[in-house]
Formats: sequence, C-alpha cells, structure tokens
Amino acid sequence: MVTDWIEQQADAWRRAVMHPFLDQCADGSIDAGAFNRWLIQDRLFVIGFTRFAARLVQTCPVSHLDTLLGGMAALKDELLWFEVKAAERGLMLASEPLPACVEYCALMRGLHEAPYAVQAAAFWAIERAYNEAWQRPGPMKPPYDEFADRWGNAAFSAYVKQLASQADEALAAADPATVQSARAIFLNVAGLEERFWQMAFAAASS
Ligand code: HMH
Repeated sequence: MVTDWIEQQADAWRRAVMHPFLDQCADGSIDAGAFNRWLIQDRLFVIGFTRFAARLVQTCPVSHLDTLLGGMAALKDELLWFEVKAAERGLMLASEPLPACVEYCALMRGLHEAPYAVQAAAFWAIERAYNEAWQRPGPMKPPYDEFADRWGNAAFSAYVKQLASQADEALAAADPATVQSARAIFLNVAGLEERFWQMAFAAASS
C-alpha cells in the first residue's frame, strides 16, 4: 500500500510535510516576501501538475477517470484562485520558476511516459503531501486559514484517499520493478516538497 511508504520513509516524509514555513503561516508570523514567493511558485507548479493530471487521464483505467476528472475540475478552480490571490497581493504572475519548481515540474514531465502505476503513485504522493502539510500545524491565522482549508478540507482529504486506492490498485497489478520505481519516485517527491518550502524562505540558494 502506498500509505505504508510514509512510515517506511518517515524522516523524508516528515521533512516534506513539516516546515517552519507552515508553522509561521499558522501563527501569522510568516514573512510576506516568503509567502508571496511561495504563492507565485506554487501557481507555476500547479500548471505543471495540471499537465501531469492530463497525462494520467490519458493512461488510466476507465474506472479511475471520475476521480481524476474531479481533481482536474478542482485544479481549474485552483488556477483561477491563484490569480485572484496574486492580484489581491499586487503580485506579478509572470515570474520565472525557481530551481526547486523547475526540478519538480521536470520530475512530473519525466513521468509522462512512465507506467500508469508509477504516475498514479506520484500523483497521490503530491496531493497527500499538501493535504497533510497544511493541516499539521493546526488552525491557521487569517489570511492563511484560506490556504490551509484549500488542501486540508474534508472533501480534499477524501479525494486523496481515493487517489491512494487507485494507486494501490494499479501497483497490485504491476511487476516488482515498476513498484520499485514508484517507491523511488515517492522519495523524490518528498525531497522536492522539502525543497519547495525551503525555496520560499531562501530563493537564492534553492
Ligand atoms: C509544491 N506540492 C506542491 N504544490 C501543490 N499545490 C501540491 C503539492 C498539491 O497540489
């Protein structure tokens, strides 16, 4: 089961979903520049993630389409929401992706030809990371509560569970080498999640 990987790679996963960035959103002390940098970069990430979702739609079994299309509908809303949040903060959308964002998007692009089981596991890990990360610090102070709710709400948590069972189903039918490669991607995702938080704090060095 893909959720077992969380315990098996506990240190890497903890670093992916626990970060001072999130604690400082919770207590409201986050530096505005760091938060804005995260916001602009995450929108760029979500554009890459949307294209990755489209790839899964092409390769998945028919029985997985409904969940994935529901996810894409949420991504449509999320991309518009990012534009609204950026405008509220007076931010320019046309920023260059920073290295951690470039690498994360490259990882997703690199999976476009991978077996569906690997894609499904990566897709689950990416959504699971934000679902967990934004809930971990507990209730967040406004305006960050809106961000915590986007990825921490009950419907999103249910969606992440469905993604886990779809990944499990695909992996159950996969050969051992494919399962191994999905596990390796899970670790890469965890590492990139950590770097993405770090990037918000220290743009120049990430
Ligand atoms: C970096 N990871 C990152 N951004 C996101 N929006 C998600 C995961 C979840 O969609």
